[in-house]
Amino acid sequence: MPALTYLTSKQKEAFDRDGFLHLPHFYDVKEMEHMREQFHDLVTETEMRPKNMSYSFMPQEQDFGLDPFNPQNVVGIMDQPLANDYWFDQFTEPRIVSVMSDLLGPNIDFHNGKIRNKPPGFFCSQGWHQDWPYERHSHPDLAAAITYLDPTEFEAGATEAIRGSHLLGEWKTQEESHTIADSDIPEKDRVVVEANIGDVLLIHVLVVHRAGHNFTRRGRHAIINEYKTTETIDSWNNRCAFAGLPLTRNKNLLIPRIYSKKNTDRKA
Ligand SMILES: O=C(O)CCC(=O)C(=O)O
Repeated sequence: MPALTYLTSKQKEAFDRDGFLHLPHFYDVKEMEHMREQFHDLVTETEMRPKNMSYSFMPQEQDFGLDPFNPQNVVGIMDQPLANDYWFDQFTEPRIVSVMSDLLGPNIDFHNGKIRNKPPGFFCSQGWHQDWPYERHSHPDLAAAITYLDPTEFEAGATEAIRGSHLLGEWKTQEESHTIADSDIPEKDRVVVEANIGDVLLIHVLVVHRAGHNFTRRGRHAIINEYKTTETIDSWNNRCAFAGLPLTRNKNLLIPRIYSKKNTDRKA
């Protein structure tokens, strides 16, 4: 196995076996304060953003109200890396990029970035799915990093994933959708990822997973950045911001603005 930059060999083995890896407290309290400030700005200052960024809003759920942190009920944003330098640094973050290189290989490119929120009363109609049919490539060598900005327990939109499901290739979906039938889900392998502020979930493109519903009055907010190996070729026609941006070559970080930061502080 090539030398790991950030993860321990146990963490890497767990990802290879399960298809996902939960890293609690990946970002510290100070980093999260700053991230939440920037995030609040992103969901409240929704005008005068680059045209290529797109926002979607959820109508207020009467019994649940609005979370003042996200008063417009922004449920999704595509291409947040275009918002400003903070958001560029956020997806080129040296520890995350190093983690991706540990998981996927020495040569990493960016794939895309989005915000996925679960406002109060959010109901997820998407169901169980793999990301793969939404973003096909020559090889399934992609993974997402989900960063949680709120405690996200079962009743509050926790992500759920099926252990080892990435090892079974592409799963059968229901007609004309990318949804996998509930009856095909092996209950014994189902994991509810109860995340906290600053946690990161790494998830392989073939893992069967779903976003939960939010039955609380607090919104749950997350950033989802995806990465790929250079060697896997896009056949989806990825037009997202910074798609294909080279981030590591032979495990070395490439972006000059993050070059001086350390990428070796293990959190294990
Ligand atoms: O938001 C989540 O909990 C999971 C996200 C998800 O299912 C996806 O983006 O494919």
